[in-house]
Amino acid sequence: MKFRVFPWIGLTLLLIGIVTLAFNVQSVKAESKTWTVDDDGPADFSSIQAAINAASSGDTVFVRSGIYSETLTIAKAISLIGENRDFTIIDGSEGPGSQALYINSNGVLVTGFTVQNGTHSNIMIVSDDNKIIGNRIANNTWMGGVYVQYGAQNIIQDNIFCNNRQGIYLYWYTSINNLVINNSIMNSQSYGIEIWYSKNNTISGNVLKSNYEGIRLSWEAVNNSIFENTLWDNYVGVSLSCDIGDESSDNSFYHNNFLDNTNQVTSFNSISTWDDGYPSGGNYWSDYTGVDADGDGIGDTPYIVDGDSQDNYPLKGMFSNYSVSYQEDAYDVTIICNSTVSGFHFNYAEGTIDFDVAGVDSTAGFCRIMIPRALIESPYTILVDGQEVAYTELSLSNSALAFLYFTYSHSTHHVKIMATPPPPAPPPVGGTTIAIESKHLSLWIASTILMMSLVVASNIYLERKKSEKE
Ligand SMILES: [Ca+2]
Ligand SMILES: [Ca+2]
Repeated sequence: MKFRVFPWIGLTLLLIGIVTLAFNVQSVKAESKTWTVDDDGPADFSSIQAAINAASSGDTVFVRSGIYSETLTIAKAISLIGENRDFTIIDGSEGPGSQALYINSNGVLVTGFTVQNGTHSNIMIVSDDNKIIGNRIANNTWMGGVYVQYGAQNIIQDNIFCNNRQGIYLYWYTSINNLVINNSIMNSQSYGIEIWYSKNNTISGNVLKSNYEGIRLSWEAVNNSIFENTLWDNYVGVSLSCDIGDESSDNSFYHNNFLDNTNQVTSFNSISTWDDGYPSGGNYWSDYTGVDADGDGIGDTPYIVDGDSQDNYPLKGMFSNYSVSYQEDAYDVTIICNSTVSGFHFNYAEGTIDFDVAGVDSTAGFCRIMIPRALIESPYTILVDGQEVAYTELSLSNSALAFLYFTYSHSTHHVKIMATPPPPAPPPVGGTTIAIESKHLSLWIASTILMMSLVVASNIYLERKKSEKE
């Protein structure tokens, strides 16, 4: 017995130690705080930088609407959140040669601001894993709206860039694996997006309109993926330029819409790919003149990008991608269509896809739509303005994805796609139920008549008996 006491004491002490340690760890990990800033109302601070200085990593600095003429440095992993994108304004014009916002910590979020007039750049990032989401970034005349130097895995998403010398500038070797998605970039004096000596970046879902050059890749900008962007009305849509030995090669371009750029692409000393193979396809080029005789939405002859490069599978209509989340999974529905597509909607309850198509009256319209079968099961019914239309299920369909191709004559139409309803159930086998009911009814009538007759008969009998007694 005596010897067994010691292990129990040891175990108890160990448990007490673990519990104490757990409590200590808990108390060391401070609660994250939210600091408020307002230029003209009650708040923790009236200056954003003062709040950033007071904050610890993990804290939030919430900035109410106002104009803040400051040049900010963020050196800790905080969330900087503006009350309203258009009315919470960081103006860097008073900092000569500096950034409106300089981020040198990893893990910073900046959202909900207008950032403008930075004299070096509006937002400069020299670190990793930061998120610049949902801001308006304007009027930078030097290094860029967002300038990433030696920064990796940064996400630049859902921002509006206007009137910058360049919208987004990814610069130098270690600017890798950055994600530039779903931004609108307009009226840049030089480039909408410039990638310089940087690799493995993803540029997707952006609209680049009326810039001098939409996307520029130069000086060993390699292995970047550029897809599902719209390049519209730029002087040059995409430029690839470099000296021999510093080629910007092995970049992939597909499912982009090149619309009426004065020069769609200029490319020097660069070999990149301009399609994603068949049946995925290449890009839409507004000046492509080839035909699609076999009706798969892809032109039957290549588009010559320049002397070195060609798009082997140019799309016959603009490419659009709609993300649908359904039963906790995300699915892409993609459309190649020579009409303007709007109002895309997946109805979860009914399992239908709806959208509108518009084009110049009486011209021929077509859509090639890729539908994940998990969203809608085949066979399909396609209605255009409520009328069923014929479609082709293309041979490139597989067990997960259906590719449907259908045509119509243009004006504005409503398209609905749904699973073909099962044929109506046959009517119930003739008359059995009714026969049984009729039989019951007859029995009821017969028994009622019998009962009434008995009552009448007994009454007559009683009346007679009564009159006999009298
Ligand atoms: Ca205010
Ligand atoms: Ca074809």
